[in-house]
Order: sequence, then C-alpha cells, then structure tokens
Amino acid sequence: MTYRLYGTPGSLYTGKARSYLIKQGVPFENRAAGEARFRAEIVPKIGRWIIPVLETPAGELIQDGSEIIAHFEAEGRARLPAYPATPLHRLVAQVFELFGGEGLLRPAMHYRWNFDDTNRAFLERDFPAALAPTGASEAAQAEVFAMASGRMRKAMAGFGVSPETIPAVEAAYAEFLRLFDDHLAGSPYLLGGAPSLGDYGLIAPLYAHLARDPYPARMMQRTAFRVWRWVERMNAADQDAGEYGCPPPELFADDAVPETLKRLLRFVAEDYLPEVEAFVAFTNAWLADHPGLEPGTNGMPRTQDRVIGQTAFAWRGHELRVNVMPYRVYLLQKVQAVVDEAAPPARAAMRALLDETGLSGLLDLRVARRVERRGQLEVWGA
Ligand SMILES: N[C@@H](CCC(=O)N[C@@H](CS)C(=O)NCC(=O)O)C(=O)O
Repeated sequence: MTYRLYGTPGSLYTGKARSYLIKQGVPFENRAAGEARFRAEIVPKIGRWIIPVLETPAGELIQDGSEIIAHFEAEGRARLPAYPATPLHRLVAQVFELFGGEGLLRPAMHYRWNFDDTNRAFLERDFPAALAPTGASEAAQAEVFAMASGRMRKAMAGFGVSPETIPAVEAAYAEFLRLFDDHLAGSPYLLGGAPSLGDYGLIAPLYAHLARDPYPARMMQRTAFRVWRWVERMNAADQDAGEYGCPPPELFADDAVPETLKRLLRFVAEDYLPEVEAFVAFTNAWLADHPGLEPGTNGMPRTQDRVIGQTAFAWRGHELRVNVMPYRVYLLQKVQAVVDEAAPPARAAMRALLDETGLSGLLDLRVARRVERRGQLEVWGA
C-alpha cells in the first residue's frame, strides 16, 4: 500500500499536506473524504470529522498538516527539509506556518463565499464531488452542498468577515498579494530556491480557495502573476523555476532575509499580531475561569469542539469579532519554541529580526497552560 491522503481538492488544509507530499516525492494517493471508509473507519479513530488525514502504508493515521510534515521531517525522509537549518530562516518559516494557515482565512472565506455569480456553479460541483458518497444522486449531492456551504458561510463570520469589514478585508489581501508578488521577483520560493515550512503554510489558503475558486483565481492571475505561478510551483514535484534560471535548490545564502521579506513580516505584524494578542488574552482569561481542567482534555463539552469562545479586537479601523481556537496557540507555541530552543547568539538575532519587523509580540504573548496534541486532538497540558 502507498500513503493515502484523505481530503478534498477544495480544502485549505489538505492543500498544505498535499503540496508537502508532492515536493518530497512521497508516493501517495489523493482520496476523497466522501469515501464510505473515511466516515466508517477513519473518523471514529480520529475522534472528529476533519481533513486532511494521512494514512501511512503501515496503517498509522495522522491528522493535521503540521503533524504530517513533522512526521516526515522526524523520520529524516524529506528530500527538501521543510525546517531550515539556520536560525532566521527557521524562525521566518515557522511564522509563515502560523500566518499562512490561520491569518489569511478572512480573504479565503470572503472570496469563496461572497461571489456566488462567479463561484457558485463551480462550488456546487466541487464540494459534492469530494464529500458526497461515491455514486450519490443529484439530489443527495445538492443536499451535501447545501449543508457544507451553509456551515462554511456561517463559519465566515467567526473569522471576522462581515458587510462592514469586507472593504478592509479586500484591501488587506490586495496589499498582501502585492508584497508577496514583489518578493517573488527575487526568488521562486519564500526563502530562496527551495520550498520550506513557510511556503507550506501559505499554500493552504492561496491554493484551494484563492487560486482555485473562479473569482479569486482570475484576480490572482491578473494582479499577482508571480504568486499565481508560485501556487502552480508548489504543486509541482520539481523545482519548476525555469523563469528564474533554475537557481540551486537552496535557501538564501548566509541566512539572509531580504528587504522584500521583511516587508511581508511587517504586514503580518500589522494584519495578524492584533488577533494573536486578542486570542492569547482571551485564552488566559478562559483558563483562569477553568482552573480544574484535567490535563489531556480540551475542557469542552465534546472532544470535537475546537472553539473556546469569541473575542474582539481593533483591526484596520473596525472591531472584529472572531472565534478563539486553541490550535492557533499550538502553532504560536511552535514559533516560540524555535526561539526558546536556540543558542543565545541565534536567539538574539531572531529577537532582533522580530523587533525590526514589529513582531516581537509573537515571543512575549504566552498562555498559562500549553496546548498539546494527543490522540489527534488539541488538549491542555499540565
Ligand atoms: N489543524 C487542522 C485543521 C484542519 C481543518 O480545519 N480542516 C477543515 C477542512 S479544510 C475541516 O476539516 N473542517 C471541519 C468541518 O468542516 O467540519 C490542520 O491543519 O490539518
């Protein structure tokens, strides 16, 4: 048996794992989450309906894109290591795993669900194709779409997309595209000639939603051609960097962080750090209200619950109300671990880069109890 990746073509987080497997040359099959076996055998073992799930040839299951990558990296199986070996690159990669996976959900949801004239006919086919049981009737497929799209439209509000915030969501995304496109003028990937963890974080929203749904895809092609090409490249097994003269498949020399990348980091500071501050503060208050939590539990009524509450923060002239998810703390801890575990000179260099780009809050914002992953779920540590 080969590896099997259970997910859907239109799933944000499946795109991260898929890109990684392609880039590493891991032989795998894309499998649909609508398969009877997924629901009957895999979901009960994972403890909730969630994609992606990787099934290894030995039958082991791994849910979560970050964990799937960590699995191959730990085995030393990566032909292009996702975790850079030098301190600044390692840190930048980890920051973009967090920001890519969790910080671009506003544009991803907005450009998927608020452009029905252009997107709906496609989504009506695309969702059931991967989510409905094989051979489902037209009526059953329509029901699957109605249910899934209804949930997702509702979820969009939990990320802070509302009629009032839409102009700011669009302006922020246009700025992000411009900055990333500028950066890609100098290199085919975020950190040079090879993909790393930061690229896998960013591909999550930038592929399935923003480069594959009809409305945002055209927009990306028209306004951010290099980002469009990077999306293609992130789904190609080879370096796919002919227009760059096929540079060596290596990261920037001397742990360099070019000015264009610093501008992207400053964008993260402006766009996403206020949300990190808000969810860390909320999480600490929530933990203070739940003093007796058993380590290894999520403190919620059901193991599958992922949202512990809602918080508000000021963002581009609006007050955004967003869901708070411990998973985001889990990825934030990974950023902090990179710095905490480094030798003092490397730590000082990382701190200096974060200070320079307005991101030092990422190191200082800590929660009172660690978020850990056990049995494929996010749970509270001791
Ligand atoms: N932390 C997970 C998040 C996975 C996730 O949220 N996946 C979405 C689909 S892209 C999902 O399964 N949502 C559950 C649902 O729709 O009920 C990961 O990175 O793999």
